[in-house]
Amino acid sequence: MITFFNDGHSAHAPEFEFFRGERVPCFETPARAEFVKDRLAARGHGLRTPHIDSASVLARVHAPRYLRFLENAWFDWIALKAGNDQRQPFPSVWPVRSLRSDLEPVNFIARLGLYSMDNGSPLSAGTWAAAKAGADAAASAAAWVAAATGGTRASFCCSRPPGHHAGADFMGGYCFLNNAAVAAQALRDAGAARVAILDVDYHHGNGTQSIFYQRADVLFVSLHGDPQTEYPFFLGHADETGADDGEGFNLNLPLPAGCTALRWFEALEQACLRIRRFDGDALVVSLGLDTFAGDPISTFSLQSGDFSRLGERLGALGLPTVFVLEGGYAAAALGANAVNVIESFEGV
Ligand code: Q9C
Ligand code: ZN
Repeated sequence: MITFFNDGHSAHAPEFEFFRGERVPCFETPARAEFVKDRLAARGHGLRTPHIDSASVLARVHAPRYLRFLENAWFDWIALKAGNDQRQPFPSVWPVRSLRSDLEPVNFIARLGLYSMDNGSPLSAGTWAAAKAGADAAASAAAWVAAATGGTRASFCCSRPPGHHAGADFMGGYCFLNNAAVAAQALRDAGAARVAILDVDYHHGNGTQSIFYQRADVLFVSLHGDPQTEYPFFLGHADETGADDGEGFNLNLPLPAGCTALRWFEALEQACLRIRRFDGDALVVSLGLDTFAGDPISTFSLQSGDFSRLGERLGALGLPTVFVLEGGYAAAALGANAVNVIESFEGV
């Protein structure tokens, strides 16, 4: 499978985040993408350099004022105070409920709060560059699949930071630009009338769901830890079925924390049945691998061999498919787990 690798990923390298009352090293590290790259190379899979500028499709999935903020955020931060280039900004106030989010404050930390869903998405000097290059990789992976003449093609967007928690106008959960939404919208723009998105990350893809919630041309299906106990907590429930034209085109399959691989594969089967019934022209897979038993921040128990089973099941859908790397924090196992999915998808 052709992999579009975001060579610019390492420009995003914040040092720490907050976790259970402590300041800890970031879970979402540059090493993650390098482990996947190494495994791809070891298994003889070629890497391509992304060749498409995602600017126009980004403008279709994200709000202009959010894109402007993100592009300038580090510059604005370091301009505030000498030494800020050695510090990470974190939001501390958010426009919840009765507070206004239509106005953009002047204060930088206030603007950071306006455009964040949590304090768990640290910025670094190269965050915009890395995230934009990742969106370019997603658009390139979509273009490759859309250009297929005979048979079905698949591609893998291997990039970080991940994207599925990023909404139209906010960052969150280590995500800044929604790469899966970029891939789905790029497929639509290239002529696919209907696109399905399957999100198998441990965490609900709240950003992707919200971007397409009112649309019937993009189906969103997700299996994930129940938001009653798992991040992102405030979206991902089974009763979220879509709105307006999109009613019936959103399917959440929340699973109890700690559930077995058997239960997970039952939910995958339900997801696949819905995708088959949708009868779309293409599939985007938000490939989070934090369902792995060894993941440090998640509670499911998939083994490396289970990722081969996942790839096989998705291959049986017979759709042109774009895989987009999302979470997965057992970094040393990430390469084998990701490559198991994409190889099994192709019947290797
Ligand atoms: N700083 C993805 O898997 N944060 N994101 C937990 C708080 C939430 C995970 C620790 C985890 C987000 C793409
Ligand atoms: Zn995740």
